[in-house]
Amino acid sequence: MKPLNWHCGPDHRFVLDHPLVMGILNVTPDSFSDGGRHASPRAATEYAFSMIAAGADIIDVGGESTRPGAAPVTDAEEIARVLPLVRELAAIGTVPVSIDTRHADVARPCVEVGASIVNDVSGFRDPAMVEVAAASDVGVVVMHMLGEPATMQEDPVYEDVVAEVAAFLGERAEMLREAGVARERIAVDPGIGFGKTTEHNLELLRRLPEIVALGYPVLVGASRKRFIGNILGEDDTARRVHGSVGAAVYAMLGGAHIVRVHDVAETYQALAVASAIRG
Ligand code: HH2
Repeated sequence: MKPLNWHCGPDHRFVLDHPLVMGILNVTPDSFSDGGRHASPRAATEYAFSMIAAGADIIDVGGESTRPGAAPVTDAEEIARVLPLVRELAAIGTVPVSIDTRHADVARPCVEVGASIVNDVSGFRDPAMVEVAAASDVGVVVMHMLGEPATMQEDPVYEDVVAEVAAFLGERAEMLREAGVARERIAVDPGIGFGKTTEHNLELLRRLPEIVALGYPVLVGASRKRFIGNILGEDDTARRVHGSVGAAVYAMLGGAHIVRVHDVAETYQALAVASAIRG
């Protein structure tokens, strides 16, 4: 079968015949795993370089934590956190820069300064976000989230989580295409941990081929998340690395094309070996 392509702006075209690693760079005080870690712009840039050296294919910059209970951030504050970094990394141009935001007024200037991907955890619910995508040539990540970050973990209920998530992603992708976003630009993401219990997350990973069957590149972000802590009885997110690598390899074998991770070196190695064995 021919590999899928993913077009991310004028300069980046991925042929998805091997798994891509998206390295996470949160410039927030309160992200659940790396919050407060990259306090100065210089520290953040250096960390991005270290992820690229370790095998990252994409850097995903985020300025708003979406963990339950995170403090709200104004667009101005989010822009102040992410824009200088996006501009600098995009100008260097080694790998595409993704902007992880739900807000059109943040996504728009980031695209203007060279972001190649818009990663929206709310699945392009806001028509203004659809406009930003349609008016540009960037890649988009459409993620499934049940409800809103503040309340999404309060007893999420599905009849069939995989069928419902797949239907949502298929509909959102179709809506983006009707708005003028080319098929080759769209990737989908089941949204591990976004309005899902541990059992829902496991079911989504187990039945990932049903999401892959939609025919779009599939991104999975399981890194260091609570369900891994629950399986391992591990509260410390820094001690969930090996469990996260296990989830990334499982996702790849289920057909994921891109994994979004905190631990690039560890994940890159595991995926390179698993991918070589798969052939
Ligand atoms: N998960 C988080 C943030 N953005 N984007 C996609 N496409 N998929 C994900 O699973 C995903 C995401 C949450 O993780 P993190 O950025 O580490 O934490 P926080 O939201 O606290 O900043």
